[in-house]
Amino acid sequence: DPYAQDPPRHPALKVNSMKPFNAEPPAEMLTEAYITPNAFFFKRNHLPVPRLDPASYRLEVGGRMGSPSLFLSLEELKTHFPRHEVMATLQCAGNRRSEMNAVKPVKGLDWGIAAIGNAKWAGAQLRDVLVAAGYKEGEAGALHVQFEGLDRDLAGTGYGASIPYHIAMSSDHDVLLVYEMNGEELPLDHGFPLRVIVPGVVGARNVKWLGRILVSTEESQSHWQQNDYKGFSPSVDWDTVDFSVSPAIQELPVQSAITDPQPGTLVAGEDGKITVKGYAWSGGGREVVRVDVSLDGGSTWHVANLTGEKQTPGRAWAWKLWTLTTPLPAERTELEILCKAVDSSYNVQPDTVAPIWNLRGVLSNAWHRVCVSVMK
Ligand code: MTE
Ligand code: MO
Repeated sequence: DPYAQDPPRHPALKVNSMKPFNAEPPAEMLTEAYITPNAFFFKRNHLPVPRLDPASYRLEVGGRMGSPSLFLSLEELKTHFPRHEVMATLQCAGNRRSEMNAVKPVKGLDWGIAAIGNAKWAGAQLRDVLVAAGYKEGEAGALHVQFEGLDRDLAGTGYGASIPYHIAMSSDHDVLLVYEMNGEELPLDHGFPLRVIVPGVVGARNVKWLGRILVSTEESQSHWQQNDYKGFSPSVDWDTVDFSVSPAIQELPVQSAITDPQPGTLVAGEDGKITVKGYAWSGGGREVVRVDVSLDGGSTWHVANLTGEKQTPGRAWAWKLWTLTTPLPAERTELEILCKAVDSSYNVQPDTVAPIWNLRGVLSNAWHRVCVSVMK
């Protein structure tokens, strides 16, 4: 069993698949703290978790124009490069896929709303490591930075992805080679001993168990860069899909969801009031500037209170948690609670799923809807 070496996991996680391990926390846990505890942070593995010896581990950084590669030990990454910290939210492209699946079946893990989490990551800046390997900004032919994971399938194929070179080389994008998550050693499930964190960019490019970095003219040729993690029109099906026509997902669109109350529950209401909670985030460093909440299916709206750390404009990598406490609408026994977020580019979420449905069930960011009954 190639999964025999997988680490133990918290029993509260909701398991989507055991082998490979894919799980999300109960949604209400996400809004209990601004920083998602490591044990409850969603885990998305395509392959068995590799067991890597931190003492003999070496990161290979491909050399410039055929010059020899740089090999860096974990110790060198920690001591030869300044330690940077970044608070960043990581979201899987398949977060909220189950809502797409409910409209029309899609292929993929049936994620709820919790394939997302917020953590404080620490490590060396990718830019510093690339500079040490001889690269500079605006390098001719340098268009992409590829990351190869050390997790492999039985045929020996490893996980891989790439990001644009200019993002990797810009210190404003805060791309880190991470060895610490929330002040702890990077956990096995999250890429020990080293992963890349690309703030504002889809989870799939944040390669774990990082073995090799390559600068290239081409994007990564991996399955997950070329033939997966792309968006399509609702009209495209598995007979007609051509993966070469859509760009690989990088920055994610604006997102929000309701974590409390849970769908189908009975809401008591304290002093005739209801409290609704959730998260909101947008890709590309765009800050969430507002969250609107409706208790009546979208006829009237309330503005939620946002909480979260102050972030540099254009570098808002972390989510906002939000709360709304408001009087329960009189004479209603059923509530249809909705939320929608607005980011700093005034991007808004689409109101329904059907027009953004796609065969892989990615980029599911329609208004989140939760129906509850009111206790009388
Ligand atoms: N990196 C490797 N090496 N192998 C993987 O399976 N999964 C990717 C990404 N990096 C993956 C990987 C996907 S699709 C996501 S959403 C994130 O890791 C999940 O990161 P997490 O498990 O730390 O939450
Ligand atoms: Mo993902």
